[in-house]
Amino acid sequence: MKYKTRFRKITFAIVLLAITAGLCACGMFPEFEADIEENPESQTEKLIVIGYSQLGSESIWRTANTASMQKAFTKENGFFLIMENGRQRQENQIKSIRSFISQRVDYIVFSPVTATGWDTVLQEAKDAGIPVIITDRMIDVADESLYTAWVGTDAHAEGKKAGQWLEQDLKKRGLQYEDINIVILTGTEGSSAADGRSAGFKEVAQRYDNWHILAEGCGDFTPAKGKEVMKTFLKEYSDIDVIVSQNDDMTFGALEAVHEAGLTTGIRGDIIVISFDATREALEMVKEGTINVDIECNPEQGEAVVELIRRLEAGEEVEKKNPVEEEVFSISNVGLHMDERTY
Ligand code: GYE
Repeated sequence: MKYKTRFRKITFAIVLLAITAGLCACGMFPEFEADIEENPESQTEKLIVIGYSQLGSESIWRTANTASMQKAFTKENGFFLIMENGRQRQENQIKSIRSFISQRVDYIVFSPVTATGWDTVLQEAKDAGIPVIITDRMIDVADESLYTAWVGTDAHAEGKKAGQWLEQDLKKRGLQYEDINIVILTGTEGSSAADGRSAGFKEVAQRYDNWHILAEGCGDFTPAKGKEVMKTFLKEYSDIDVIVSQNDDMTFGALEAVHEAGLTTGIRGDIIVISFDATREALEMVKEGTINVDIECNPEQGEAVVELIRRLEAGEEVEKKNPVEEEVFSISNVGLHMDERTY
């Protein structure tokens, strides 16, 4: 295993040097040429090559997640990053993973757009002896040995926190015995982020006969689709009490639809809004009272992945599942956290 990794690094170094020499000979990449000439060995041989497939660029959260990975996988940190964007399609991600295998990268890191359908390609990575680290969302495979570890967010726990917050909020306002009509804007179909949040929320909802989930509609984690789905809900139902929107981007779209329909939201509004992610823009709305609560989903996972790889390189055992820390933000605590929020 060790030998294989070293062999791959050296092969990669030779290929990279050959390509660079070719490009520099043609007059491209002049700055890079200078680096290589100064110290060819240190520029390439020591770097750990990461093939990283990001699932898309659908949300503010995703942009922050990509930035966190890029910030962590730098040459200064000892990495050579090959990054590809799956554009929200599993087939694109599978193609990228296959190309990482044929490039004989040291590690494959990927954020899976959907949970199922990875068994074959991950078996190919395993056969090639390339460790796989899953980030952000989770996969659903029969054989857990197909990936080395996961660093990500616990969507089921997030959904449950949303339900528990509603439970408490209704109690506080003495509304716990009222009929509560709920609509859910779900994220990408078949993603662990959407399915986990739905299941977690419903785990709480099913305890209450007076909570009625009127409808669920997929907004694919984007503002445009969030708005579209919310419009159809508003046409169909005149008595919505709660919107559970599985990310902030869809919430922004949904809020537009609600406001255009002449309704208000938030702590003094007609409709309670529960959102997920806790991006800066959404936290501003929690602060001003338009969104009632935002369940944090932490995109800053790059450092944790780097740490995990360092431990694997040192031959240490690592935990298989590594959820990142996450909070719940409502008007009562949001002020304390605004300053540290960069995305
Ligand atoms: O909540 C959403 C994004 O997978 C946890 O994907 C992530 C989700 C996040 O597009 O905004």
